Amino acid sequence: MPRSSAGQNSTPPESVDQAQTAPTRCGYVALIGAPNAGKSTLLNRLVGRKLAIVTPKPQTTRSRLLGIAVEGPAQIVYVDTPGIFAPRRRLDRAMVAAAWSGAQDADETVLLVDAARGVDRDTHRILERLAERRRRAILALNKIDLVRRESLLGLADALSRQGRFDPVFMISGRTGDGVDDLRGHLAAALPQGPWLFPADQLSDAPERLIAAEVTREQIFVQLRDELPYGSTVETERWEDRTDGSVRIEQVIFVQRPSQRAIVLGEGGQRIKAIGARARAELEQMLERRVHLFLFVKVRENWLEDRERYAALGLDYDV
Ligand SMILES: Nc1nc2c(ncn2[C@@H]2O[C@H](COP(=O)(O)OP(=O)(O)OP(=O)(O)O)[C@@H](O)[C@H]2O)c(=O)[nH]1
Ligand SMILES: [Mg+2]
Repeated sequence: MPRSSAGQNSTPPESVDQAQTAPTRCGYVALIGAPNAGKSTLLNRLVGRKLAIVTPKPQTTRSRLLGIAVEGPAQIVYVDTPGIFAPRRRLDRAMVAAAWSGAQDADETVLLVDAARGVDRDTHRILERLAERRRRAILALNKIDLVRRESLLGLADALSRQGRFDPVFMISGRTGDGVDDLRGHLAAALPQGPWLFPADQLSDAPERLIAAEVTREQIFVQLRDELPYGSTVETERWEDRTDGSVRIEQVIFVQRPSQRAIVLGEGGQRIKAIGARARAELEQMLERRVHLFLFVKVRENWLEDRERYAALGLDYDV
């Protein structure tokens, strides 16, 4: 409908839909940072739905995940990335490579820094690498609900001396404080152009992968020591049933029989608890009944299996 008609009939000017008349914008916004900085929490808040798993342990996210949101005339494609740290294992290298490639392809990069933690060694390395590549980034000091305002200003100052940040936001992914400002800035900063995804698409991740992530989240939350890092989860079967429910079979790969015993727990109690929590979460996400079946397999060398990387959407050869 041409805009001029608004003034000629009784429609008040406030009702003119700006979203329809302003040129559309679209682009990728990478969220990068040290492990545990709060990238996945922020992605979920920006999209308004839980897409990425979140745990108190570092190195939770293993591969890139898109979260797509519409803000007025802009479609913002957020890229959640694994934390960037000094890699040791093949999996670590693949994770860090996925994070940097996420940043490389993005129109805007947001560097998240845990304000309570300050500039740790991992963040320091990220700053160096951004400087080497002469990459501009938006700085988001996160977790401001945990720190006093005075210490924030000092940290923002110190970081601004080390990198090319424009501008700086102070946010809390957990409470949402400051997130609207960041979102508004990003929507305006993206290039003009057509939307890349259908208006109602939220992510690029297949449901099978998200379902495996939900179980992995429980492994991170419920198990300690090397288990979160020595295991991986894959959805092997997905069956939509005629009664509207879904039957999902997943395999948890571990490296040793002793790890299998821990995942199962005494009398199978642990795996039952992992399955119960994952199932409840899945039912909420999928809005349907879920029958979840978990199997634990010992695969000593899964960290060197090409197939496991493919399942995670990671490059094996990095
Ligand atoms: N207090 C507080 N905690 C937060 C905030 N954002 C995230 N967290 C917590 O920080 C921890 C890590 O959050 P994640 O979102 O998983 O962090 P991440 O950067 O995605 O971590 P990796 O995927 O391991 O790199 C979780 O316990 C979150 O609940 C925040 O704004 N305030
Ligand atoms: Mg994460």
